[in-house]
Amino acid sequence: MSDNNNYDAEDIQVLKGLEGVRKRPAMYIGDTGKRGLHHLIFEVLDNSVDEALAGYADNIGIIFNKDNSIQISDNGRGIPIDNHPEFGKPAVEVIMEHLHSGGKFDSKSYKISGGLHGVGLSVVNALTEWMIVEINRDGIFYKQKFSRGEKVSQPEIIKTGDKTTGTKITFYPDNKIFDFNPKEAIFNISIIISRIRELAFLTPQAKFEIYNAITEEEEEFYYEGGIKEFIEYLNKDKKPLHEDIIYINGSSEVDNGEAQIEVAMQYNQGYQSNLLSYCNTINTVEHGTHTTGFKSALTRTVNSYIENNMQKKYKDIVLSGSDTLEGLSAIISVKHPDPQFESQTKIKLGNPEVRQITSQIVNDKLTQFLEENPQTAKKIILKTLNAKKAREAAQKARLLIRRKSVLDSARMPGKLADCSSNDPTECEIFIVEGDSAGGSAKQGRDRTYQAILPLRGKILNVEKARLDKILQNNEIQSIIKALGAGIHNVEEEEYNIEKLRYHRVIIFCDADIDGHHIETLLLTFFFRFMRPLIDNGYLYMAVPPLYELKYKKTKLYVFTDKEKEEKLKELEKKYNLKNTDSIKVKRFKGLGEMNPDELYDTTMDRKTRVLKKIIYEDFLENDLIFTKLMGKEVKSRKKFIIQHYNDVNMLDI
Ligand code: 0RA
Repeated sequence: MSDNNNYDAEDIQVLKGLEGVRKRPAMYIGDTGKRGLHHLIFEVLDNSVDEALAGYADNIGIIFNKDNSIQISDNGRGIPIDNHPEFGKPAVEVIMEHLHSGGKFDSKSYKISGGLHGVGLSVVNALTEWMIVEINRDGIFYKQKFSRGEKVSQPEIIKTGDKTTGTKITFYPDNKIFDFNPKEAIFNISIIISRIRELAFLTPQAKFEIYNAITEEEEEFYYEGGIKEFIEYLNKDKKPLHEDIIYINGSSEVDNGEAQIEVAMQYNQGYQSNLLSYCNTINTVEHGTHTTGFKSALTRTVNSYIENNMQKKYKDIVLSGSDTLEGLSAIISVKHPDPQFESQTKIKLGNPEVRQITSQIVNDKLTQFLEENPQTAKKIILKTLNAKKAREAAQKARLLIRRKSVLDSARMPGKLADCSSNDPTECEIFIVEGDSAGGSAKQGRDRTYQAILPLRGKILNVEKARLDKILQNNEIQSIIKALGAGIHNVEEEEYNIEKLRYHRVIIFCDADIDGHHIETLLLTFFFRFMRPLIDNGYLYMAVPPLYELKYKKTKLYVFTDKEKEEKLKELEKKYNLKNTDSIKVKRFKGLGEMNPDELYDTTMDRKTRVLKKIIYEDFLENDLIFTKLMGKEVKSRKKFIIQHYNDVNMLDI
């Protein structure tokens, strides 16, 4: 066979590879909805970030174009453009057109580390309607266009003699693959910006410049202080326990290179712990060996500090892991040449050697920090001792609750009007603000599958209370009991989603400020203690209508002022009216004022009601939002109340 034939054979293989990506995109990028679209951006971005982490780039640009295409550029080395000996074409074409296993290029000199999800640029290329690559390298400007995985032009090559280097990639997602309306914004820019901010904290080497051509807004993220600044950001609405942020770093040799460990931490006066861990800028949501190493070193160090430096009366105290975590915000960031992830989704770090390395570094450097900063050390020790006391109190409270069988689904709270069906998939529970609305809902409901739990007044703010108080709160106890699946985020407690008694948990509050407040208190509770409920898509909010429009026999419910105007116009047209004066408009004031039938027809009837499904895309932002929300700052609380309506999906169910 001639060389030429060989090349053809390889080419066919290549096409098969990227065809596979187009046939089963979800296998490579998770899904073909918004998340998948975002994935394309993050994949390209991660290649630029790798250049910055390796010390070759210090500027990364992201442009959201008006036509919904995206441009990502960096001033790194530029993708190699020289002829690839094996394939007989420019290396950039090989990188764009060939599927590389795990994102690693076969030949060492062309190694691209796996990006966020390690699928590589070729996967992005395969899923785009078009992709333009521009490279400055070796004194040459190189530009080439690709479409759906293949080049559609020969490269344009201009000799510039320039020393500047870099890569610019512009692409537009393929509408044949992704579910989007090309006439609307197809990316959620705030989610992307939030990831870029996170990348900027983890990549202090680079400045990230964002330009949104639609709004003409510019934003820049550059954090020379790296994860130390990240902690400042996370704690900005929390009251710190000590001023100085503890920063620890170190490295150790591993196979194929060096592992670097960085930790930044600061205690605040709250009770939640907020631990974020990363490996090669990937947020390891399920943590792994780096976090295990950190936690064990933290407990060990604090315990030895007590033993070696505290007064006699403290010496016998032994803190447990959770005591040293209370009120702690910490970031653990590992850079590893050969990361192993335990799950498919790449969110749990598995490298066994990392546990020992992290634990050793944290142990040595934290001990040193505490010895050099006795004032801060004292504050931290007292905080952890208090946590131990509270834990013991909570344990007692929990035992008491168990005896009263609060967490036992056999005994339901007295206020609950349960439904008759036992099939959770068809059952729903309305958590209703106030007794009067609760009464109407009880009378109006379809009792075969709709249960009602009225709440009396405000529930406890779980952001500001300790566990023992939270578990003793009546309203919270009723919710836990009625749902039957327990709580998580509490030692020894498992959330048991199989035991959940309703697959629609519907928060049902008035559309006024008080109602929104209760709504947010409930959301905070669910976010902190029943997160699997949200993860599984079981949490909803009812949307009572604002107005009823009536003309002769036609009756309509509308949910916004804008909708009211639209519907009035429609009715006017339909009935050939001179104006809209003869259409009766009734404004609903609150749930409590609706009679049972009205309440059912407008808000509870599966055929006509509107529910909002509660989702969250971004843990980091949510954590910040909830902290802010339930802290003292009323201004930001109001802001969230408005904002979060944009974050929930409107579903007609
Ligand atoms: C392969 C090899 C080298 C760099 C890159 C790829 C590279 C890829 C991207 C994607 C976006 N920006 C990028 N910058 C660089 C290194 C080749 C060398 O040794 O010079």
